Amino acid sequence: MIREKDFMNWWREAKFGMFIHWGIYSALAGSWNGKSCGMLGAEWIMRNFRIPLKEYRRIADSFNPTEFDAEEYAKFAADNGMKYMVFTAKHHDGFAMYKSKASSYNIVDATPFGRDIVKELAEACKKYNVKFCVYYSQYQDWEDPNANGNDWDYNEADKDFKIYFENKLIPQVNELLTQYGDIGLIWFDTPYDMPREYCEQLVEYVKSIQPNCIINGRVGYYLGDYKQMSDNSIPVLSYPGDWETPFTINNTWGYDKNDTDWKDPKTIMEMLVKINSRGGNLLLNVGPDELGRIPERSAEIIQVIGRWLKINGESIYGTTCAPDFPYMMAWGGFTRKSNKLYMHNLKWPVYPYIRHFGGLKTKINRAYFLADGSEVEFIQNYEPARDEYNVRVKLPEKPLCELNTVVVLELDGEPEIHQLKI
Ligand code: H79
Repeated sequence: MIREKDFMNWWREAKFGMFIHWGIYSALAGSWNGKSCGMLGAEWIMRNFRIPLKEYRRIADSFNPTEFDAEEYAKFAADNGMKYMVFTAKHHDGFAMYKSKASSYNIVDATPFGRDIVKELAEACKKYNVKFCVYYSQYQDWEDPNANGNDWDYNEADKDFKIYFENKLIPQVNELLTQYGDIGLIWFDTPYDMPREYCEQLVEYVKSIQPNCIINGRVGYYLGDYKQMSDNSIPVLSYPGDWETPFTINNTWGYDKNDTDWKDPKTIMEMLVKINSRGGNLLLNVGPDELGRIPERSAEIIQVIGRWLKINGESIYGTTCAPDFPYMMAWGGFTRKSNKLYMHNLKWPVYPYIRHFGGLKTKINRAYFLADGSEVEFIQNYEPARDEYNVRVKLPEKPLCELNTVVVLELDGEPEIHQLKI
């Protein structure tokens, strides 16, 4: 299959990425004056509580994340099979986590820490062979008097978006694309009602500096290079085009000390399989704390996935959209690479340990466990009276891997599915 936009091939192969939400909001850890922002998202705290800029910027005065270690982040991504890293260079609060001449509201000029986080991460990612990418909030900027979002410090009627566009947005995007080498992807967010001509200019500008830098879907008006699904949302159907879903590992993006509602590794595994099987990438978030530490529980959860990927990565990386089968598969589902189907068994059958599924017309030449290559018995048949294609796979009593045991089905050709006729 020939696909357009060759520059996206690394991202198509990657399938699993690491999102990092980290900014001065992380220091508030989801609470303001003793009040928790609940499920609203700790990175939104300034707007959630309508914190005046004058007070909010004081966080920067003492922001000193001495535990931050870019190499640790990059190594963590690499060790756990996350092939790209998207870092919040600037979130909606408008605070740049890198040296910026366009605005002194940045980590180097406005904090005692004084180090350029983007620079350190870009270098560390290069060393560990993780594609470095940046998130940049292009429309909302609660620090800038002319951008969208801050209606408590500034009067909406006095705003002139063009001033912000020319004096902060474009210069800061320029800085990101010229100061840190190749940027794999630039991740825009919340375009809301940003006028189309500005979105077009922004896309042209990015491509004029780094033609191979991928632009995500939230630049608006389908001008990006791939479709950005809604946050924390898995589409019901498969899509053969390029798409990605960003997911939180608890309920917040930025660090919130009260949010301990972690998704367990099985749930994350299910998300990864479903998203990959429907043709997409999973961008899984971590929210480091005030000192720059990745919360222990989120690290543990990702490490479980990472260990599984070391053995079973073939069933994830480089897979393309699997066909839609006629029936739901409560036990897991399939990913696909050319003529191979990878059967993901997240739930194990009970006695007599037979996994049945319907709809596959293509002949299976061979079935084996991905983990150790050992053969798996199966029966494939067609029942004319019921017009049904059935496959029965004979599994052993115990799974090879509790989290997800993968059986590879080598097919005689491209998978062909017999859909239901009513
Ligand atoms: O960066 C993360 C979020 O902060 C950002 N996108 C991800 C990747 C995001 N911005 N907006 N939204 C997600 C959806 C916004 C929902 C809202 Fe609300 C409902 C905005 C106002 C009401 C959630 C609840 C945020 C504040 C209150």
